[in-house]
Amino acid sequence: MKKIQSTCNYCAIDCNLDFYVEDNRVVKTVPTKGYPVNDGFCCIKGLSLDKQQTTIKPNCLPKIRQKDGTFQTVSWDEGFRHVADKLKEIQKKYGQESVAGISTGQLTLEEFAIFGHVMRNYLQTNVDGNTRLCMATAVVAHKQSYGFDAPGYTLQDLELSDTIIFIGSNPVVAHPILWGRVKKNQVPDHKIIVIDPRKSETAMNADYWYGLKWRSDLLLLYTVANQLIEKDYLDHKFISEHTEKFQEFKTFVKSYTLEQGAKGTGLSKEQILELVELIGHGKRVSFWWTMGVNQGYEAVRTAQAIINLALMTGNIGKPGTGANSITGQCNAMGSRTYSNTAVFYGGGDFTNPDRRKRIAQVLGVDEEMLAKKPTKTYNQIIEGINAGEIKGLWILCTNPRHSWVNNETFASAAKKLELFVVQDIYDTIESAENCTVFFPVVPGLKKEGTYINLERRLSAMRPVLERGENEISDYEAILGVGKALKMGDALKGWETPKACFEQMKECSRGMPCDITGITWEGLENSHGIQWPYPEGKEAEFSQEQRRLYCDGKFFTPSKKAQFMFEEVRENPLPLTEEFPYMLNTGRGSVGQWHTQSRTKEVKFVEDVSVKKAYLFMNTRLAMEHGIREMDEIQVYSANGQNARFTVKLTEQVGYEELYAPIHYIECNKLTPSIYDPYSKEPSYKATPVRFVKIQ
Ligand SMILES: Nc1nc2c(c(=O)[nH]1)N[C@H]1C(S)=C(S)[C@@H](COP(=O)(O)OP(=O)(O)OC[C@H]3O[C@@H](n4cnc5c(=O)[nH]c(N)nc54)[C@H](O)[C@@H]3O)O[C@H]1N2
Ligand SMILES: Nc1nc2c(c(=O)[nH]1)N[C@H]1C(S)=C(S)[C@@H](COP(=O)(O)OP(=O)(O)OC[C@H]3O[C@@H](n4cnc5c(=O)[nH]c(N)nc54)[C@H](O)[C@@H]3O)O[C@H]1N2
Ligand code: SF4
Ligand SMILES: [Mo]
Repeated sequence: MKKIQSTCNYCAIDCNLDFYVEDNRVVKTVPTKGYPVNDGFCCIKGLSLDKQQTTIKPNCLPKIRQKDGTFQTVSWDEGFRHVADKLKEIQKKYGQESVAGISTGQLTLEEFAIFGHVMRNYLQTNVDGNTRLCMATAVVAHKQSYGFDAPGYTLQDLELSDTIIFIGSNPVVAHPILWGRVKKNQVPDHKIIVIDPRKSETAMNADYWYGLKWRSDLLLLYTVANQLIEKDYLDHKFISEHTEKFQEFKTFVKSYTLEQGAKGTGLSKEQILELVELIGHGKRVSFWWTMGVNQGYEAVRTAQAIINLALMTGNIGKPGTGANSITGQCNAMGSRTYSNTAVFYGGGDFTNPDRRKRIAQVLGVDEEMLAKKPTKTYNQIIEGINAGEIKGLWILCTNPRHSWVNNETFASAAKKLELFVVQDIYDTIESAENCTVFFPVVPGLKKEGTYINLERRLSAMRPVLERGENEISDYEAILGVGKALKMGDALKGWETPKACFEQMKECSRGMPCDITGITWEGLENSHGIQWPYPEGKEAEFSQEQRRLYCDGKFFTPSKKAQFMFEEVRENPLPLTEEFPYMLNTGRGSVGQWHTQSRTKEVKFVEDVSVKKAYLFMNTRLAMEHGIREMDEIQVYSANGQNARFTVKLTEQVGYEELYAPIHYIECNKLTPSIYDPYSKEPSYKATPVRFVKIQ
């Protein structure tokens, strides 16, 4: 029996697991003891990684759609040639940006990097990722406030904090191992606080729950800031030495009165004042936010309002503190700095001459070949397809027909494409329905590469199982197309994931996310290593759990953090007489992952999961409509679509609110095409709807 340590490629915790393998089969999965993230624990998804499809049936070869609509299986070489020829042909006919890619936060760092090289550098076109649906808001917030997309915390901060505040975050379901770290907190009398319109599973386990009105967080946070200032619960030294624009912020929030705050959030004045006291009296206050904040129409400013609270109270860079954005997918952090979509490899703008020079030097290519601007955003790509401007699309490791906001817009786009490559471990996903080419690739258990978790920790994915005939990885599929495109010397240094990693290390040199001290071999069987970890400074950075900003220095030119703020905006989609209820969406259970392609293979998850789309409704509202548990309703959305749901009754959602888990395609049939203006992240969590009981 062999033991192989690798990384779970579901959520951003990146638990490490020891796989025991016999006859090329996993016989036992044991969460790695001593690994600083999950130390001998993990959730059901990690334990069942070997249950997901490891071979596409009946073979592992690509399929190309024929004129009559049927598929023909071809060799990999033919598949690569077909895609390369089509990409070039479309570009020639319709222009450079008439092809695009949609990537993910769930592949390895090396896979993002090579996809970025082929598409963004060589083909000079656009690639956005499903991280746009998830982390884009936090990225913009960090860049503007800190000068770099650098979440500063370490998970240990959860154990050291005396006041832990979750805002739009439900770790009991979405990040169970993170919640486990909260449970390890030994600080006497520590408080757990949840801000969420829904009494979520986390709220049920908290000391305080503030059930504010949906989308009223920004108002609440400015009101709280104003009160903290009035009561002088401030860290004046930190503010003056390490921040800028506080005076402007102070003047700005003056108009956010307690009365107004209470009215707009639906909380009482006493509740708001209680929250102010909890923050004001906490010695180590930590704020943690996730999708309840990131997915909104004024999301960037909301995330920054959280950062402002941490800055003004000096709760940053010290043990148990921070304004901490929790990441969703296993390698969202890798995609943020190494996918070549919004910034260069290792960070830095595409227009920065020094970065251009450096990246060109590392990659051994002409500066001209490098991407010249940030990518078109996800919504622009889908809109571009629907407008007939984009004719070719290559998606990998994401299922947008299900997960994209207002998902019928993706359905119509998919039908308009001349080339639609879907690269996945399942050919049964909804997005593959209209593809013209399907690339079957192996899952994580048969791959190698690097992952970066939510606290900036790199860890190794190493092959647990051997591959069979024709089985190839995402990396090899992308490289194959690159070769068929005749990239020639431009693929020097990209031959293997390890070679790619070496280049990415060099690109990071001297940047905030410097990983030059990390080696490919050193990551194997390790405890993972957080960035930064610069070469030559290994001793200085040897601590296993590190946070950023300990010296109060940020990454802006002045080294000071910025107070960022803007007036609260009206909800662009308020409730109306026609649509009098608000549909909230999010994770349903620990066992279910997004569009369920993988987790529906896990029998003990499937056995306890509802098979049809369902939503939660307040008991009183249901009673008024004569609706009982498991009755069916038709839900009509302000976006013009409707869908059928089964009803589950609960006291945990408010009278005017419904809550639908995202694991069913019906959910995003109803969500509207509304985005944050800065991050372009969709506003997934508040759709006005009405419903009719199906008799
Ligand atoms: N089991 C499981 N775990 C997962 C995933 C999964 O699919 N399944 N997905 C992973 C990914 S990619 C991500 S991004 C994370 C997401 O992790 P979370 O963001 O924690 O999960 P969500 O359920 O999307 O949303 C969190 C909460 O936001 C609340 N919310 C909605 N509107 C508002 C609002 O206006 N204000 C506030 N304050 N809160 C609001 C919702 O009620 C919900 O409880 O989970 C990761 N973990
Ligand atoms: N209404 C609503 N919608 C949401 C959200 C919400 O809160 N509300 N959350 C959004 C968020 S935060 C996210 S992150 C997205 C997630 O949305 P998606 O990324 O579309 O969802 P997944 O099901 O994770 O898709 C991953 C795909 O990759 C495939 N796959 C797995 N491993 C591999 C591999 O190694 N290689 C390849 N090529 N494929 C592989 C899987 O089979 C699956 O088809 O959903 C977003 N949609
Ligand atoms: S899904 Fe997340 S918490 Fe569960 S085992 Fe994987 S990395 Fe750990
Ligand atoms: Mo996500």
